Amino acid sequence: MEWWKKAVVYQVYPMSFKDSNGDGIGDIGGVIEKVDYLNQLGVDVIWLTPVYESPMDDNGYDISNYYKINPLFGTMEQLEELLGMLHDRGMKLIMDLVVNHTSDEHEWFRAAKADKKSKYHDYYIWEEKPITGQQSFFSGSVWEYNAETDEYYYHLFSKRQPDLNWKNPNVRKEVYQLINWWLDKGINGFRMDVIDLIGKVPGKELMISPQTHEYLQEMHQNCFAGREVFTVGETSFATPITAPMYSKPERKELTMVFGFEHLGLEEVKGNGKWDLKKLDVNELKQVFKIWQHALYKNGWNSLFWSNHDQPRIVSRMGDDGRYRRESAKMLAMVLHGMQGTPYIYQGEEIGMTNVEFPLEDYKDVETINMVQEKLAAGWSMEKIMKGIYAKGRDNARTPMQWSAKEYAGFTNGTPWIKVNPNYSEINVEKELSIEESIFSFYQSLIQIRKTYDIISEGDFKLLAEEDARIFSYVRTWNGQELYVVGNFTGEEVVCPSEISKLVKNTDIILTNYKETQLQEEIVLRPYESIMWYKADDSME
Ligand code: ISL
Ligand code: CA
Repeated sequence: MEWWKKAVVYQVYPMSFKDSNGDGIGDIGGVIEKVDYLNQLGVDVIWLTPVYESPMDDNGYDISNYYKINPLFGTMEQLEELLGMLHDRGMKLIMDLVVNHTSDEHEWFRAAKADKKSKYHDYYIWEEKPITGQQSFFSGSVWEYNAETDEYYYHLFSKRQPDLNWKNPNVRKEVYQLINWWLDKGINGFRMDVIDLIGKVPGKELMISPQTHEYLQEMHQNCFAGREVFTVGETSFATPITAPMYSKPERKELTMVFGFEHLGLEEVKGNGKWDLKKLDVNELKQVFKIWQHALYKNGWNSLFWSNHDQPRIVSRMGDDGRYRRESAKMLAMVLHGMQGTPYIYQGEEIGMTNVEFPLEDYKDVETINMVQEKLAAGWSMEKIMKGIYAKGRDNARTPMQWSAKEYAGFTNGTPWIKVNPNYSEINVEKELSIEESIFSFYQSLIQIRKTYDIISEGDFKLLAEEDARIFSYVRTWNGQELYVVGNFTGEEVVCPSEISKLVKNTDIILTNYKETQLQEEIVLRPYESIMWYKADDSME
């Protein structure tokens, strides 16, 4: 079995992880300080979000030099030191590849915008005038006027992130060259930012096209063939139909992709992420069922609730008040029991929660830009703030909470963004000091994945499909069975007989309540989650 089918990835957003030099900004030195903490959790791969040179318009997803480390984050020597420390512990490092666009301060764009005849001009997408009314993900038109050459350039994200023109073979050659440069340094792969968008057709407002796959196969030939490389594509537009096309080994594209369908259910369809709608848990279960079936023996899945763009899952789908620990653990078990490679986002392993700041304390360009757009669309400030509290990306970007010390032990300077006020209650030091911590629950889930092949190999069948209070499924493989049940509510729920019958003569391997209940009828306490296992009969 390929190593990554039992691996767990931990995502570090360095700016908010740990500051080692007192400037209030997390950095590579801070990650180095915490390598043993990550090793103690038991994760196998660290995904480091961008640390390349950048003006930080989009916190590093606007790269101005792919071959240099942003001094804000530290030095190339520190990056190499981190790589060596991870390798010494049998861990791997994947970096963030952001090649759908560059920063407007990249030398290619500076040359392109200055002179139409520059050889870099066609590295980007130019039109005499806006040829569509398409809106960018960060509000406003995708077409930005450039006075020096009296034309418009295309940008799907902020106007300081001009899209690269992937039709240009010179662009592709440059990208393959930088990929190989980093692989030659010994990094173990990449998370690829919005990689499905490299096949876009601006004139038709198409976000993807079959060309995306052609480019990825060309990239594989030029960079990954013959190497042991772990790649995960961020494919916001992937579906259960297209996801296998990215990850089936014979396609020679990527190891896996991130699908986002399960995180797009609490919004009014077509109105974007800010227009909130209550989650329908049965809808959530169906989405996971479809993705588990679509990729079974047909490519590979990723499993995640959180990342640096998503709100904190315990606030989003659990209870970040009375049942914070129980619900954080339930959400973790329901996710980690499925087939795929799990991703843990920094702070998820200690149940960090969303924040509610005054508007002026938010930093994210996506949030700041949406306020004007929504005001112009007639939204009240109250509706705008509710959207920001629920879905703003800064929910995931407040400093990692290490201790109850000032600024949660993140920095001894002034943090670039406010710390969540609950850091004195919710922090690593506290979690490591208690028995039933969320941290130790994640350690157990990671070890269970390594111990029970059924989790990586088994099929998937949803149980209690119609009961929206419960998320439950059974995995089967080689005569073995593994059952997971999660009470998605803060109420007591009698476990459906369909499930309690099935789990009768099995063994409980993990629960999120201390005392387990063995009476005839299983009554699930608030957010209770239980994992049962049954070896195949021959082993009895
Ligand atoms: O953030 C989102 C919704 O709130 C997503 O649409 C997100 O913008 C999209 O998935 C692309 O995300 C990636 O590319 C962006 C960058 O801002 C994100 O941080 C990165 O994860 C542009 O590089
Ligand atoms: Ca720093």
